Amino acid sequence: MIITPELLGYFPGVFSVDDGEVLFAKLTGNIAWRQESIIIFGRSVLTPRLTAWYGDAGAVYKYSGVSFDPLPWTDELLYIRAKTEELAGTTFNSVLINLYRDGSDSMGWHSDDEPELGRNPIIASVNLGEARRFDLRLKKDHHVKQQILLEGGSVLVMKGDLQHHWQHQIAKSAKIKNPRINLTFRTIKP
Ligand SMILES: O=C(O)CCC(=O)C(=O)O
Ligand SMILES: [Mn+2]
Repeated sequence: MIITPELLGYFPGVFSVDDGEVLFAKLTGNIAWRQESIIIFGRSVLTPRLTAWYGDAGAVYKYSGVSFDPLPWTDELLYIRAKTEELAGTTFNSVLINLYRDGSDSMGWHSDDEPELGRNPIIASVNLGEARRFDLRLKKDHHVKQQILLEGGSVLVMKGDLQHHWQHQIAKSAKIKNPRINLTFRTIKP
């Protein structure tokens, strides 16, 4: 099984270098960053990154045993959302934002397959700051892997049954010294 453009689209340079720098600085300062505790295998652990959840009132997100109520949209987030909606050809009512402070921050293997995202969700993932490697592996055969370098200013659109068959991760990397912000725009079903 391979990943086709119907499942995954990579769009570099959606945000210019200047735009990316301004947005990165504003988001670093204005977003209500938190380091959440999540439940993994029955134990409470701190996520190895900072996160925040923004969106329409009522777009409540449950992740690893924790419910997140959205904070209201900021001007920067609405600006970024408009660009991603145009690119993805759909609308989004919420965004999960991750701040990877350096290469020791990461996100483990998972699929974005929470029930509130519905079947075959369209998810637009915006990248600002340092480039990080995005790994994908087939759920039924973990040896089948694909990698994409997610550069600052790029957008990755995930759709179709990608989340059904594939998992993804951002692995730790000792070489990475600079921060990266990733925003995954989603639609939470009522
Ligand atoms: O940081 C990334 O590129 C991935 C983020 C992600 O997978 C998620 O927020 O579900
Ligand atoms: Mn994900």
